Amino acid sequence: MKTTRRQFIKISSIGAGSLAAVSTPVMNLVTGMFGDEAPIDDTKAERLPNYCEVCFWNCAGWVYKKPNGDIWKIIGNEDDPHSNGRFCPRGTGGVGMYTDNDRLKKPLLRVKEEGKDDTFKEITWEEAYEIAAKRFTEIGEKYGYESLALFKHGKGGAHFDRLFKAFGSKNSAAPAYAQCKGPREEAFQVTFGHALHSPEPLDIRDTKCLVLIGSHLGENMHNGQVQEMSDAIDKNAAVITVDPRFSTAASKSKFWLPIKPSTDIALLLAWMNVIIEEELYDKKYVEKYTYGFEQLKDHVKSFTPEWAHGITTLAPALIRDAAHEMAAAAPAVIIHPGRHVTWYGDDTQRLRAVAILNALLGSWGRRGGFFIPTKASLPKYPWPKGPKPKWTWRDIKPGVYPLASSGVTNLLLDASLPDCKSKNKIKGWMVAGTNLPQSMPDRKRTEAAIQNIDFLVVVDTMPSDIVSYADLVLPESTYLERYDDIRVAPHREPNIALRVPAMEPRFESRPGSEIAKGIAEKMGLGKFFPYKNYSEVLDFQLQKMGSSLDEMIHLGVKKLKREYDDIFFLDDEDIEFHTNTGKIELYSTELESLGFDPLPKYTEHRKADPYYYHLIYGRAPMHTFSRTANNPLLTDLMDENKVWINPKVAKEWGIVNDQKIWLQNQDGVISDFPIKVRVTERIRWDSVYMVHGFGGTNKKMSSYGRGASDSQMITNVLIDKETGSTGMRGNFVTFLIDEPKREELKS
Ligand SMILES: Nc1nc2c(c(=O)[nH]1)N[C@H]1C(S)=C(S)[C@@H](COP(=O)(O)OP(=O)(O)OC[C@H]3O[C@@H](n4cnc5c(=O)[nH]c(N)nc54)[C@H](O)[C@@H]3O)O[C@H]1N2
Ligand SMILES: Nc1nc2c(c(=O)[nH]1)N[C@H]1C(S)=C(S)[C@@H](COP(=O)(O)OP(=O)(O)OC[C@H]3O[C@@H](n4cnc5c(=O)[nH]c(N)nc54)[C@H](O)[C@@H]3O)O[C@H]1N2
Ligand code: SF4
Ligand SMILES: [Mo]
Repeated sequence: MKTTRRQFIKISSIGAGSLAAVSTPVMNLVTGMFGDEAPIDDTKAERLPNYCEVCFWNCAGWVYKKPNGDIWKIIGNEDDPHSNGRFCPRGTGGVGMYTDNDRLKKPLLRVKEEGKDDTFKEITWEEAYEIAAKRFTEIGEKYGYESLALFKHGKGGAHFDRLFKAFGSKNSAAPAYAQCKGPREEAFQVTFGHALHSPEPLDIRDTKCLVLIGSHLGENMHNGQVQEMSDAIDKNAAVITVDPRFSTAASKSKFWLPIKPSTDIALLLAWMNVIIEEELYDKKYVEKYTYGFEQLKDHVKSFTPEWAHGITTLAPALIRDAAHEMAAAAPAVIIHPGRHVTWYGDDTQRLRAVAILNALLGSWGRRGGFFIPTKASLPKYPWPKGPKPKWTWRDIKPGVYPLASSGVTNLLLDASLPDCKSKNKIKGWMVAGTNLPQSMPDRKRTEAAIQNIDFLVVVDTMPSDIVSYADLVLPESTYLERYDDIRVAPHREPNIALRVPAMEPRFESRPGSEIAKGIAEKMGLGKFFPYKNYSEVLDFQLQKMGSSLDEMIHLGVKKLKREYDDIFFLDDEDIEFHTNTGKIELYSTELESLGFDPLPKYTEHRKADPYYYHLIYGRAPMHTFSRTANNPLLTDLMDENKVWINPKVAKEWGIVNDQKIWLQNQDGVISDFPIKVRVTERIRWDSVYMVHGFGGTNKKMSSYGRGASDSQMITNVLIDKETGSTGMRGNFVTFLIDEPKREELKS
């Protein structure tokens, strides 16, 4: 058997983190029991501002402390438009990110001994900085600093971006683009001349009709949106949900359209057909603001609800009724753009169809529709400029994915593989706050890339899956123990929020701002990090805008003045959109000039083989991807995922509730771990559903092997031609009732 150069480290002799060593107050937090401690007076307790990092909605809140200095609770900041003073269960449970005793404790170095499994050895921070600096410099000198890539997610990523800029690499990417909202951003950009960003500029609270295509608000707990959806429902707004699964949102909906997976573009075209043929579109708005109506009208002529019925399995009357509901509410209607949209590889085109439908109903720039996004920015800190890179991720495969406006993770991965044909190759990775084996599809490819690079350094708070592959592991402090950049968001009113440490770093973890600076100094790049403590950078920016760190520590959140000529809602003004024609492009001249379809088309996707089911996945309200799978407060609420199976299918297989089964996908990949079954009418018979983020593979985590990983089953990756994003829903699974004999299967 060929042994790989970089063995997966399954066991290690260090960092036992015995529970006996845990202090009582921390145990109290872990178990949620406050015992007989005296009640704390809210008004007297010390509180420090922070914004949440349990997901990327980044709600601003207060971290309250007990008289003995421990964390008491985290609650929302009343002045924060992302949370309106209320946190979701995950944000409240963020304390568990701090108290988790499985956390990384010290820097670790991979050591190899002849004939033995690789292990990690604890080293000092000085040694860690030296090793990182030495390996980066070696790779930089030999192949050029551009051959170092940064994979990152979350606010802390900025510190490492700065390190990369200092030595001259712009090869930085986050799965929050090409595995998440990339196609949506570009589809809205080419249609309206504006991308959506986060939080999306949706006026949900005033809408009369909210159409959710996949987006599963309520399980997707993006706080402000869930609150606004609930307000809108209280005001009798109609919700229309299109989902093969009876989601929480579907249960609150006037119409549920249980669509056949992968056929949404057909439904969207049929809706356009009804709205145009029955003249239900906003004529004045379409005439004044849009380009290409006649071409669109011709294009959708034949796409009737009867045509779509054969594709989507939805009854034509249901398709028509839903269209009438939207038109009656227009312009206070939102066809929700979704967020995780990398589904079937024609995602830019599907999101174009969503954008066009919104334009026909006149919802862009209208109350109850989309508000026109403003800009919000901070005074610049005078960071020195680094050397200009000779190439970037765009030059790996020149000309591909012309619409991609942000680093494409999978391109960096391609450039790390042995079969990479490009002259521009990646030789070393830094991974900060992203769990690539869970967030990238096709795990074998990620592993092959890791095997082929010379050096992998992982900055994480937990011994996540990715940590097992690292050469060097750097334990970062959690968001509750560090300063990071000021959160700046446009929202309805532009605003800023501050993060300051509420606690000293636990164990020997360090803030990212210190880690990046530590490595830079060892590389002779100290001048790029001209601060002793990151708070100096924040204070500089705040002073420039007439505030200060002290003031913001008391406020937490501050509203900014709306700059320049932004319009909040359109009211018949003459405005020019940032598109080629200056209009909302129903017919996209930009896509046409790049050789793509200027109007969205339906293409048929692969069908399931007998006894295989569409694998679909989503969120649970109390978890965020894999980042919370080990959080002791949140695993109390849910500690594994289950696979949802329709009763008809379960009966056929003789499968019952809570039975443990294994999944096998269309390419023969078998789940590492078994998963319990949930038999439910809430899923179509041709599909199964599971929550993403479970089935972790690192034995250092208490959550090891709980549930199964959807990512492991995703080996068929459908690339979106326009943006390079990875469509992940073209996969199918079947069931293995008995534990598979893996060795036999391999041969
Ligand atoms: N609790 C919680 N909330 C989160 C997150 C989290 O991790 N936890 N993550 C946040 C992030 S980063 C993102 S990007 C968002 C993602 O959240 P969304 O953007 O809402 O994600 P979707 O992929 O649209 O939603 C998954 C839904 O799509 C349905 N679905 C599957 N296939 C199809 C199909 O072919 N057609 C249709 N119409 N529906 C289909 C599934 O049944 C499921 O209900 O959630 C955010 N909110
Ligand atoms: N199969 C499948 N793949 C998906 C998705 C899916 O639903 N299914 N969703 C996609 C979407 S929408 C997104 S946005 C991406 C998200 O992809 P990721 O960003 O990779 O998601 P997380 O699971 O949050 O990974 C976070 C990692 O960061 C670590 N971490 C948490 N806090 C900190 C911190 O403060 N500092 C550091 N250094 N590390 C920290 C965690 O321990 C974990 O290892 O995944 C995408 N990939
Ligand atoms: S939505 Fe919840 S997890 Fe996400 S930032 Fe807000 S409070 Fe935190
Ligand atoms: Mo995402």
